[in-house]
Amino acid sequence: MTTDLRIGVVGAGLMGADHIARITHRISGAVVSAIVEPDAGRAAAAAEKAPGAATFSRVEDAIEAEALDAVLIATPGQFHAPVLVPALEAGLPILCEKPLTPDSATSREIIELEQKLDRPHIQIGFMRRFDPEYAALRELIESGDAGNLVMVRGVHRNPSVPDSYTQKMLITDSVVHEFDVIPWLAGSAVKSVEIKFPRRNALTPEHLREPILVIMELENGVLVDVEMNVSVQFGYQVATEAVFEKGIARIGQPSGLQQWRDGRFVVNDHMSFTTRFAEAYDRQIQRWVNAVRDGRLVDGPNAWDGYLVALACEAGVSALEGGIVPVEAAERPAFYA
Ligand code: ISE
Repeated sequence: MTTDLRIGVVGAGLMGADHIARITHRISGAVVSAIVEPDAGRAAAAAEKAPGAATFSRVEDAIEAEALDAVLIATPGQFHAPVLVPALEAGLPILCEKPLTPDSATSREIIELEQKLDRPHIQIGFMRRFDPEYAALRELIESGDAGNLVMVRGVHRNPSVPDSYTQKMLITDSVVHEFDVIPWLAGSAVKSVEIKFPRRNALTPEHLREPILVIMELENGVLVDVEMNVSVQFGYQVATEAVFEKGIARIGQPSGLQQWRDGRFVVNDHMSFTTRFAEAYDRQIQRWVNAVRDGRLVDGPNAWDGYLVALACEAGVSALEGGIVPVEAAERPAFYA
């Protein structure tokens, strides 16, 4: 492909607007040619940031108008399937923000539809896989230099969440990332999930019971615990400590300018995933654009990975009610090798 890839971005909320700015200013070989957003105000605000982009309220209209070569889906998860189906039927390459869909039954329908095509067309936006520190940790685990991996301890902290954030979303919107990245790091699937509730944070919104401690056992015996905490107020933190036979490794520590002033030691930290993972998002989108342009279509987690995560999320949602919940195992089809 010699001309720029024409991307239609579906959903112009926080993540969609962030991707529109990214594609317009930092990604090479691609332009935003269409913005699909039913909210007219949001659509107009997004279009101002993407010179030349046409706006549509339905993806079907953008496809019909031949206004795009590829689709980037950045709507909330429950609206993914109604975009994935017409995009797959039109044979378009797709970058779909996580989750693939909110439950495994609809995810299965999507992968069955995708398998009617000649090869995978959907990449899932699990951006942590493109973060340089996560990649370095994975290399260390694979190399065996520190011995076998024994345990993983993680924290996933958000300053606060919007009113629309529900109890189930602790799993399907937030822990969903750990359900993808931990098996990718450790080279082993999630076997079971258990959730413990510590004392409630008084600053947690009324309708939520959190923080939660998520305990996962992997098929290879590695134990993982993740503090999922969405009311920490002070900032956005995603950090991991990996415990090996011969050492410890940490990623996700605050970095950058350090200041000693007025009797204080200060390092700036992030307030949002959009800055914490900015480099990961840039790499993810650039690699996807390159893959679409050279015909590979996917360079990263595919829809099968999205389906496995949907199975783990189902176990996680059930574990919110108590017990150690096994994750349904599934054999990767050759199509997704
Ligand atoms: C949000 O949707 C994300 O994907 C962030 O990475 C995560 O940290 C946050 O908890 C989610 O709500």
